[in-house]
Amino acid sequence: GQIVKLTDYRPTDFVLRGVDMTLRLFEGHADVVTILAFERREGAAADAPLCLDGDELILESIAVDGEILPPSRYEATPDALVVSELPESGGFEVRLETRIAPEENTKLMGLFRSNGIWCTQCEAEGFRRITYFPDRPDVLAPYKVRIEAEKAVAPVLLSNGNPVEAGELADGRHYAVWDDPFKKPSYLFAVVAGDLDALHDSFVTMSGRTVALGVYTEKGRAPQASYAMDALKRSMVWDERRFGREYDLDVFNVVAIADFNMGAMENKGLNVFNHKYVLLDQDIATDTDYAGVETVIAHEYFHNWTGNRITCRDWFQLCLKEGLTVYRDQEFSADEREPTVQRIASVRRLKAHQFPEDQGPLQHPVRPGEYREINNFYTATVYDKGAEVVRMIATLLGEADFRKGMDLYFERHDGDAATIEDFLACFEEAGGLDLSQFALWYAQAGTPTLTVSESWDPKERRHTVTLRQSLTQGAAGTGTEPMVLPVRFGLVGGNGEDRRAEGDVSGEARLKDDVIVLTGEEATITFTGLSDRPYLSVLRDFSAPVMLEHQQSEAERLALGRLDPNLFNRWRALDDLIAEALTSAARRPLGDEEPALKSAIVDALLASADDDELAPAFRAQALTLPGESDVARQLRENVDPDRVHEVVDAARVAIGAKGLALFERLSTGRPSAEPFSPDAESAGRRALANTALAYRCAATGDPAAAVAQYRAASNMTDRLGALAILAHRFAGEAACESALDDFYRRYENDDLVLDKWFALQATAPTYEAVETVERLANHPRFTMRNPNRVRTVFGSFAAGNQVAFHRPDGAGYRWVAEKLAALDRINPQIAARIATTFRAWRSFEPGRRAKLEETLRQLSEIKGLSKDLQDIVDRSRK
Ligand code: B3K
Ligand code: ZN
Repeated sequence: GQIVKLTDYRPTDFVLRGVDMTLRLFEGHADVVTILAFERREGAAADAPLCLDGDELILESIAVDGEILPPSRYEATPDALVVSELPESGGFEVRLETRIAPEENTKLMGLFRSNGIWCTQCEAEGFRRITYFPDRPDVLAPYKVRIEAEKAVAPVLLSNGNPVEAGELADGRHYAVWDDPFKKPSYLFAVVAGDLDALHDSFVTMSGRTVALGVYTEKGRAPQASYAMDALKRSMVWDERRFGREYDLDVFNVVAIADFNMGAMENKGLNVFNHKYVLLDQDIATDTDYAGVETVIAHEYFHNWTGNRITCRDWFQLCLKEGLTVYRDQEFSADEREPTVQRIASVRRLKAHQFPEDQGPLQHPVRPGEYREINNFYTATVYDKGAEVVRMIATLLGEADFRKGMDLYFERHDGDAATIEDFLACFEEAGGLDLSQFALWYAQAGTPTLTVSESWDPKERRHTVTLRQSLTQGAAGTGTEPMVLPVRFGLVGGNGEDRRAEGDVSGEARLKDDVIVLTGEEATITFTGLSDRPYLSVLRDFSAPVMLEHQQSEAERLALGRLDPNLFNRWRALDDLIAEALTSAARRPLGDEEPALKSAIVDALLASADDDELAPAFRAQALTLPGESDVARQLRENVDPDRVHEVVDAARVAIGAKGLALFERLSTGRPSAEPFSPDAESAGRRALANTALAYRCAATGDPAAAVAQYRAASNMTDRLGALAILAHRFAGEAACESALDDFYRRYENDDLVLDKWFALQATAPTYEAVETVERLANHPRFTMRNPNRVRTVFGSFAAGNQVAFHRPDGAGYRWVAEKLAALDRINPQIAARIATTFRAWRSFEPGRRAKLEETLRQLSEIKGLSKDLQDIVDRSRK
């Protein structure tokens, strides 16, 4: 495949003035007529041909200004249409006809059908599967779209913008016309047609305009969209209050679809969602599902300004919309829920997904410099590290100036296809500072290490803190210059309050309120005016995405775990101690029984779990041990996943045994009669109880408490919480089997719930899970056509089952590779995404490493692999 480079960017030779499309939908095919109004760009060569993108297209006809073109004037292939001898200046109109087959579109890019519903996905390069087009994000135009279909099959016809006309046609057909006055790139185009139910509501914007809201679902499921509708209205209010952003069209529609490659898509005025992020009620969805719906609804809605009104000049600028919009949805969730708990969840996510990516062969900077397949760059680095970079800008500027910078960005770039440079310039102006060194965060890949050491001078009552940063050159080879690290900190006294102290900086850093901004390799801050030695609480709220090495004693960390007024750091003090203890225990050989956690650490953990002053959600987070893959990442090399599992599980049993009385108390006698509410506080109480139940069963080795909760559960959170314990800790036992059977019978008609049944079995930490997933893949309800189903079987097995996927005989690797090779022919995007789990091959012990390497080699040699999968496999082998 061709490599696309950021440095090769140049504007198109033709400016697009408008798009007028007609889609005629039939059983088996769709006819697409596209009229494009172009103008040769000033300064473009007079003989430059018009080059349009295509993908698996067949051209039916082409006319320019009403004249059918002779074959000598153009060249059409499935991937491109080149038209020559066009007017040397001024405007002209190109009319194109293509015929496509949505039913055969298993890649789910472009126009496809999901359970009979016609639906589109165009980001990044799907529009070119519908019509030939300059399919790149810097080509912006207003669109007018007419859809025609049989009325009985598709009574609902939706597109972007506002509805302007609708009516009847012959033969039981009808049509609707939509007009989107806001100029947009083609990746935001959408059409939906089908027999859909809807939930309707309205919203009055801050300037008093009424917007009609609709959430469309498959037949009979509209009531399950009410939480999504509620989340949408809360998002609209929040964006007005927090960022002054008002919605712009007369309608805003959301459609929930069963077969969808991603979570959702922010098409202008017509967001299309994986139905997993829309449909729920207490019987089918967990609290985590509720939080997911809230976040994704908010995220897509927020794109209306950060992504749609201001879009990206090219795909290298993807983080301009994604990192910023993730930052916005994180802030929304923090405001709607519990800020510390939200921040803990985001940091866990970053460490679990982005850190390994940034430290392995698929490493790339937040703004990549080149790509072969852009769909492989919708990554944790672009999204989550991209959000961290925006968060650092907010930290550096402070709340007021950050808002000023955002206002300036919206004002200056509304209607533009912008770049990271445009974005940064707004904050330089608003904050009166130079962000040129800061911009390295977009260019240099890798996770910096921040080393902190301190010393107390009792005579002078001086505390000296030394900060050092370093970055190793990784696969991306993008350099190791010192970055700008904002390090939020506090000096905590024995009473649990932050001390005030004067700070004197030497070296390349500056001190601004409670933030040390480290700009050089090393700096030292000397704090004076202290009466006794403080506890240094550093990198509060994870103010920079770095690996922290703080040379601090266990006693000090335990004290911070008890006292730190910054709750995030209170959590992290213990979490880091635990992670380090598990990691060093995992270095000892399989079977070694020396406890990983000292009793002081276990006691501290139990003390926070028992602290009624703390929010239950926080206590549940505190009790959640680092995952097996986190421990594996910290080991860095020679990883034996069986040993990691053994260590983490033994720690869980030990904690459960020591805190048994507490866990019994927390997991029983809950007000089960209390009516269900999905709010964060109630969810937190359920999370704490379910976490306690898991510890209790770990300690007793008895499934009875989980069986009892499974049976008595009045909501999915409690039912699935119990089932997860049975499926993972008691896999293969009668209690587990009968609960799984019961669950299947209860929910076999609901694919969303069935996904949970598939996923739990695929992640059971036993060698037999390899045979289980093979059985699941042959289950009548398994299909490679549904991305959710594929993700819950192949994806959760490969990424979430360290024991079985890494079975020492290599059976897990072979199984996944074989399935991916088959999936690649149906849906390459999903195959490529799941294949990323192979990237960690170098970190394993020699036996597994050799088998992983061999599996990757075999995959790479398969003939006719998609560009998507080939790209991931080739880069992973580097
Ligand atoms: N922008 C889409 C993702 C598109 C992925 C294309 N492979 C959803 C989102 O980030 O909001
Ligand atoms: Zn997004």
